[in-house]
Amino acid sequence: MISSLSSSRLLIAAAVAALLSACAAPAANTAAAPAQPAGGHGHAAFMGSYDVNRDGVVSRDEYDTLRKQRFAAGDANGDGWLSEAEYVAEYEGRLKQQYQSEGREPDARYMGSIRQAHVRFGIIDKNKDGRYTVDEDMAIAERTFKEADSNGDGQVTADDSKKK
Ligand SMILES: [Ca+2]
Ligand SMILES: [Ca+2]
Ligand SMILES: [Ca+2]
Repeated sequence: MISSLSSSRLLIAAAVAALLSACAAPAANTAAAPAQPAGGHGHAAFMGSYDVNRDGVVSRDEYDTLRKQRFAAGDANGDGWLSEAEYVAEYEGRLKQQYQSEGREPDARYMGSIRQAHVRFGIIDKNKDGRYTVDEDMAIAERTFKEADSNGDGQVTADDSKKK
């Protein structure tokens, strides 16, 4: 009697243990962010765009380095600032790459994004002199990073996705 009771308890214990370990098993990570989004808002877009080494953390260094690289790449004539044409061309280059990597042809949305880039230039060129300068870029970098770093620990991680 006693032995059969304890063995059924053992069975239950084993079943519970199996259940627990099944729950504890890591879920397959299928919700990956787009590989290299050219733009967009929100946490996933920020991580996709700036987490260069894909370790789930965007450090301030990593972020600033990439922004400076983009700025330098965009400054086609090397005069130290971006004209509207340079700014939009740099953005379009990345957008084109994103479309190509997804096997898509430029569509209405693509054209809309380019139009938006022109509008954006008018906003980020804060003093409206037609030149987007390093100072203007760094001011926006500062603001954008702080917005993304919602818990204020100086780096952007999954913790910051629980917004506001
Ligand atoms: Ca990183
Ligand atoms: Ca330039
Ligand atoms: Ca300016």
